[in-house]
Amino acid sequence: MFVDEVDITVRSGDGGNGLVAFRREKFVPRGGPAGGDGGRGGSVYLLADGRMTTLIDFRYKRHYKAASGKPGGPNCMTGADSDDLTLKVPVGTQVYDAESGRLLADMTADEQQFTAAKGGRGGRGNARFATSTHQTPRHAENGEPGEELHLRLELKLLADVGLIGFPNVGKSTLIAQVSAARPKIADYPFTTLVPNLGVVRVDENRSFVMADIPGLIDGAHAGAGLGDRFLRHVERTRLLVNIIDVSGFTERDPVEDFEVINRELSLYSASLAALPQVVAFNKVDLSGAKETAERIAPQIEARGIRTFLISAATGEGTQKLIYHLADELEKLDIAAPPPTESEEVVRIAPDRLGMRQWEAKKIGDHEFTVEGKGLEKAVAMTDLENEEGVRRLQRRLERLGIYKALKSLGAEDGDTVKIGPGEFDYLSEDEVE
Ligand SMILES: Nc1nc2c(ncn2[C@@H]2O[C@H](COP(=O)(O)OP(=O)(O)OP(=O)(O)O)[C@@H](O)[C@H]2O)c(=O)[nH]1
Ligand SMILES: [Mg+2]
Repeated sequence: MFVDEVDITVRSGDGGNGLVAFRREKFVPRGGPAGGDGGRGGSVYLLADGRMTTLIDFRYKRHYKAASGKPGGPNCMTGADSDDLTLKVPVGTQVYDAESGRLLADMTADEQQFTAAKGGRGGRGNARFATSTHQTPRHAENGEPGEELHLRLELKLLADVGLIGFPNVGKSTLIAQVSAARPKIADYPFTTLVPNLGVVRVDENRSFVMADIPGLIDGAHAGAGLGDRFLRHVERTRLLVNIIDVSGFTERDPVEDFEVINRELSLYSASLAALPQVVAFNKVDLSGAKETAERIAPQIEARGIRTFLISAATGEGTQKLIYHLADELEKLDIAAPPPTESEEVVRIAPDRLGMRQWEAKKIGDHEFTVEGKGLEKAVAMTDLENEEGVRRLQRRLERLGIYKALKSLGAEDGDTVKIGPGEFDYLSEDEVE
């Protein structure tokens, strides 16, 4: 089975919590702070694998979670980091943020890696909060929460040349004739149900990748036949071969076929319709086919499209077509070289807002919220049961101007303020030391 579109959820591990502990020494009633830091939570990575051809593995398992870091230990022992989770995807996979629809990464090269969700850092143990003026801190930080992302993975095969045309015109026969690909070939429409790739070796120095996709029919854009969903697999090709059956057995007009296919391309996407195209009249080994092809070729050539007479079955004319395609690809290379690997590595970080971006709002009678990614994280990393930890958080809120903002919104002593997972009572500034 071929799967080229899946939605998955990935979640990185939380950092381990820091520990509050004190050194125990012989004859010393209470030593200095010695609570260790928590370990890092596991990250979730995507890794492009050239041997994979489908996203089928993701069909059955949609949630991926890396483990959380281990908590810090006594005697300043740092908790263990957790293992990362690496999900393999086929080369050609595009990674979208399912919510915003933004492209996060385009996995075009083998072994390309994308950090989908970064593991949370471990919380600091109390040993780290000791200062000359505060030698016995009794609070530690919770681990940083992991990130959760909803991703949409879309596979778009990477090929240089795409074969398009009605069902049964001989697309698979052609790719089998000129490459080592061995797709199913049969005398009925919709034999090909999934795209096939074949490497065409032109001569000693030249080769290119050809993609054979399921046939299109009139109305494919509206779902007729197998629809146009496989067209995405030729979207990234640089050249299309429109294969037209001129055997006379189709009971269709070959020129009409040419037009229908081009209309379906335009209805799918303007960029696909704009790709350079050549026409291959196929099955010229059958009687009368050559004459048909020669009769209609001028009409198509008049539109600036090169035409070829081939028999995919016997191989007649296919060499000439292949050389032409290789030459055209070379010309396109010079005009616009294919992107190099480094340029293809797109890494758009999901928004990681800093502490300074926040917004305070009045949401009801004596009720307020303060929203901001960094801030919410800081609250999550505070042990709210621990007075010292809470005080430290309060000082941070104050420095950020949050108390002032709440006051100007009309907050009074005792009002409720929600920040991320925490709920606090508002106290006017002067009461916060
Ligand atoms: N005589 C002759 N028959 C051909 C030629 N090319 C393909 N055929 C026959 O046409 C039929 C369809 O060929 P396929 O290669 O399966 O066609 P396709 O375009 O891949 O069809 P779908 O996968 O259904 O879209 C098969 O019976 C082939 O043997 C040719 O050049 N000459
Ligand atoms: Mg086929």
